Amino acid sequence: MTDLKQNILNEAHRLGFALAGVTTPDPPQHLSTFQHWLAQNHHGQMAYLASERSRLRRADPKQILPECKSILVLATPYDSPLRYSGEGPGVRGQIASYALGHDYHDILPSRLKALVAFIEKQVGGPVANRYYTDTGPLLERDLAQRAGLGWIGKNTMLIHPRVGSYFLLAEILLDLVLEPDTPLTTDHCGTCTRCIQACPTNCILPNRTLDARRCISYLTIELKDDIPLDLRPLMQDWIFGCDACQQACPWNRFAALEGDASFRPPSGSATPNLIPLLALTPESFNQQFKHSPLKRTKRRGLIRNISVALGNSADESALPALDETLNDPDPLIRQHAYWAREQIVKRKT
Ligand code: B12
Ligand code: SF4
Ligand code: SF4
Repeated sequence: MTDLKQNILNEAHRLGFALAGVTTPDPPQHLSTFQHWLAQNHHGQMAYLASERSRLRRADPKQILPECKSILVLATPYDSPLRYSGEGPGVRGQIASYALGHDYHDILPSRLKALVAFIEKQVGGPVANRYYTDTGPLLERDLAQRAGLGWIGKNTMLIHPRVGSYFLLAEILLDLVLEPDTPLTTDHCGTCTRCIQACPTNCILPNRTLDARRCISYLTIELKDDIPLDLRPLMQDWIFGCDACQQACPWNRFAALEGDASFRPPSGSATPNLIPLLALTPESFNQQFKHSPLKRTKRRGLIRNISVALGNSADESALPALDETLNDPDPLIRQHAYWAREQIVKRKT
C-alpha cells in the first residue's frame, strides 16, 4: 500500500470511520438487481430512487464526478441494541438503534469534509471530490462490498465479519488514483435463515432484496400516508425504523467494535414511553427531535406510528390519551388513533 493511501486510511480511522476501503468508479456490479427491484415497484413511494437522473447516476459514478478515479468507502458503527437493556414504566416502543441519538446526516458530512481537507493537504493542492452519506445517488452497499467492507447478507445488509452490520456508510468520490481494495467475495450466511424467520412482515425476498413496501423501516419512516391495515398488526412496537433482521443475525452478536458515541440516546433510554408522546405539539416535537433522525417523520408520522404501536400493545391505559388524539386536526392522526382504540377495545371484550 502506498504511504498516501495508508495516511488517508489512518486519518479516516481517527475521524471515526472504523472501516475504510477503496474501489474504482466502475458501474456497480449488481445494477441489474436494482433495476429489477424498481421495475417490480418494490421501492413504493420512494420516487427519488426511480427518477431518470437518479437512475443514470446510480448506474455510473462518473456521471456524478466525471474526473473520478477512486471511491473511498467509509463505515461508522453505532451501538447494537443489545447494549441497551431494561425498560421503564408505561407502554414502551422501539426505535432503530441508528436513530437513538444525533442524526447521522448532520454528523457525518463534517467528518467527510475534514477528510477531504486532509487529503488535499497530503497531495498539496485541490482534489475534485463529492461526498455523500445515504442521500447521494449511489448504490452504497454495492460499492462498499467492492471496496472490501463486507458481504451482502440475506437480510440485504452489508455485513463485516468482525463488525457485523450495525454501521452507516459514506463515500468520497476523488480525482485521485488510489489502489483499490480486494472485494470480499465469500458469502458468510451459509445455510442460516434467521433474519428471514425474524422479519415480522415477511418482506425479505430470495434475491437479497426487500419488498420495501412491507418493511417496517419504510412504513414508519418513508411512507407518508396511511399504513395499510393488514400490515399494522405486524409492526409490533416499532415506532421508527426496525432492527429485527439485524437483531436475529449471529454476526451482530460477536461484533467487536463500540458504536460512535454521537448515536447513543441522550437520555440513556432506548425505549420511549409512548403515551406521553401522543401529546406532542408541533412546537414540542420540533424542540425534542431537532437533532434526531425522528424529525424525518414529522409530528404526524410519529404520532401515526405511536398509535399503531399502542393499538398493538392492547394496553387499556392508552385509551384516555387516544381519545384526546381523536380531536387532532390532522385526519391521518385521527384515523390511526381510532384504529388503535378499536384494537384495544376489541381485545378487552
Ligand atoms: C432505500 C433505502 C432503504 C429502503 C429499502 C432498503 C432495501 N434493502 O432495499 C428502506 C426504507 C426499507 C430501508 C431500510 C433500512 N435501511 Co436503508 N437505505 C436505502 C438507500 C437510500 C438505498 C438502498 C437501495 O437502493 N435499495 C434498493 C436495493 C435493490 O439496493 P441495495 O439494498 O443497495 O442492494 C444492492 C446490493 O445489495 C446488491 N446485491 C444484491 N444481491 C447481491 C449479491 C451479492 C453477492 C452482492 C455483492 C450484491 C448484491 O444489489 C443491490 C444493487 O446494487 C440506502 C443508501 C444508498 N444510497 O444506497 C440506505 C441504506 C442501505 N440503509 C441503511 C440502513 C442502516 C437501513 C436500516 C437498517 C434502518 C433501520 N434500522 O430501520 C433498514 C434496514 C432494512 C434492510 N434489511 O435493508 C444503510 C445500510 C448499511 C449496511 N450495513 O448495509 C444504508 C447504506 C444507508 C447508509 N448510508 O448507511 N433503507
Ligand atoms: S427492517 Fe424489519 S421489516 Fe424490514 S426487512 Fe428487516 S426485519 Fe423485516
Ligand atoms: S441472519 Fe443469517 S442469513 Fe440473515 S444475514 Fe445474518 S447470517 Fe445471513
